[in-house]
Amino acid sequence: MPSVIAVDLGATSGRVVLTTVGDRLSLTEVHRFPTAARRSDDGLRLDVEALFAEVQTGIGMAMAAADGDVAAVGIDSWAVDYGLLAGGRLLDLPYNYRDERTAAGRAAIEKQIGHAELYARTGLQDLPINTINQLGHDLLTGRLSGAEHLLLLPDLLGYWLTGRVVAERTNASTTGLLDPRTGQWDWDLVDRIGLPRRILPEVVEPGTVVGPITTGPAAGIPLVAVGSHDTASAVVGAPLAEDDVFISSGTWSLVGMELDSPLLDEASRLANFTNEGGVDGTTRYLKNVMGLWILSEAVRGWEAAGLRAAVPDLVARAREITGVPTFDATHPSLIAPGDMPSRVKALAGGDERLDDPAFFTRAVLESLAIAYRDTIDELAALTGRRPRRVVIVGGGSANSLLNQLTADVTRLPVVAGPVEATAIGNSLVAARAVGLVHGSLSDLRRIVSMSTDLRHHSPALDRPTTELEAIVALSNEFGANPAFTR
Ligand code: ADP
Ligand code: LRH
Repeated sequence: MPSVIAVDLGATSGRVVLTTVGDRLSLTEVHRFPTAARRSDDGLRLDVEALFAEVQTGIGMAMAAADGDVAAVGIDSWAVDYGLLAGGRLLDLPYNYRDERTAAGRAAIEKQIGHAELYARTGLQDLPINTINQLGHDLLTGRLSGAEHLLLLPDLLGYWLTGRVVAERTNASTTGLLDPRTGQWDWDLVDRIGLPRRILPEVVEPGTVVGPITTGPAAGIPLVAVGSHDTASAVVGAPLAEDDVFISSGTWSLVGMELDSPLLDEASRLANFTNEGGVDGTTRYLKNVMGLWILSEAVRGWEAAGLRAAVPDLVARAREITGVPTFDATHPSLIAPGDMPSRVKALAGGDERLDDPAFFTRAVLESLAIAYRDTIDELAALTGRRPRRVVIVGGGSANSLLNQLTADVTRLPVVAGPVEATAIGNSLVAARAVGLVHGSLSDLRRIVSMSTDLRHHSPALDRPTTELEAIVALSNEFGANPAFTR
């Protein structure tokens, strides 16, 4: 049976995966490489040419592993970042969204359009990283004057593979320039902020065959525009049932629910939820929580200072720790690279114990679980749904302490896995586009469930689950009415 190749660029690492799709999935990771942005005099930039070389190396390894029997290639990456092309060449190296230029960019956009109107039009969480805020800075500096095309990262790599210029819809939905009701660019908004219309490519649906690859080891094989926003692919690869909450847990934690249509009302804006485009016309209604970036960026600092601090070791030590302070794990001060322990300390009342890496790790994990609970409570109120389970996918789903804390704090059962949901969702949409598999998202998710050893975490029993149980617990504490004792 032919395979498909999934290229998945996460902010922590990029991987190339060879997937055989049948009643069950078989995944082989053939290549993994770092994707980190580089600090230069010109800001935080992405060496996309080096990334493309890694992608081609990985594709070559996958072609060899499959003996050439490959039916499609799909590419996804983190959202919002883009390259600018002029005469078929990159104008300069793309910026990364963690560059501080977005503060000035956001202020420039806000002068043109207030956030209430922007939300009503585009439905995006107000985050500095959004493409529109990056473009706000480009407009200030004149960087766009020579640009012919703006291509989000997967579309840029796709252009280098096929020569075709497109904007895949799920990723385009993270720009802040797309109308989530129509799935098309909001041209009025584009004109309002002074963006040249010419730079925005035709929007294509996930599942579109972009064209044959014309260069490198996969020449002749179709490139499929999959859910090219990595979170869109992760949600396809999450074994979700009705009323489940998903957490795509990697560098970021994306906490949300899949809806049939966007929610653009004022309550949604005030709660700062985002309406991103999903595969098959769905809406990914979610909130960005800062995620395991808080930990990985602290680890980077400790390692640079000569401390040995691997995440699995820290998590193992954090299991034994109690009594940590918690902090707001959605706080924008945590976005930029740099000294993470100091920033966390500032948010957590200056507790000096946070200098200890294991103590810090425990505080991060508990704070993430609390942010998940708060987001899930808001989700329930805003959608009118009653969340049934929490399905955690991505690298963070390998963190069983975080999974258990999530179950305990949210009082909901947690299902963890698959770790590689993004590559799986990418592969399934590519495979479906070329006829290797058929059916709806539920059909695709059935294949995921059949192919994955999911781990289940029940909420600990030592905390009250319902209002009634809270009353029972309180009355027990005060030795009150024995009729209520458990
Ligand atoms: P991205 O797709 O954004 O690159 P991943 O989904 O690969 O991110 O997740 C990366 C995160 O997963 C790391 O920051 C780390 O915290 C976590 N992780 C990966 N493997 C493990 C593991 N074995 N134990 C605990 N955490 C892990
Ligand atoms: C996760 C992710 C997330 C975006 C951020 C830029 O990798 O794509 O969905 O908000 O990176």
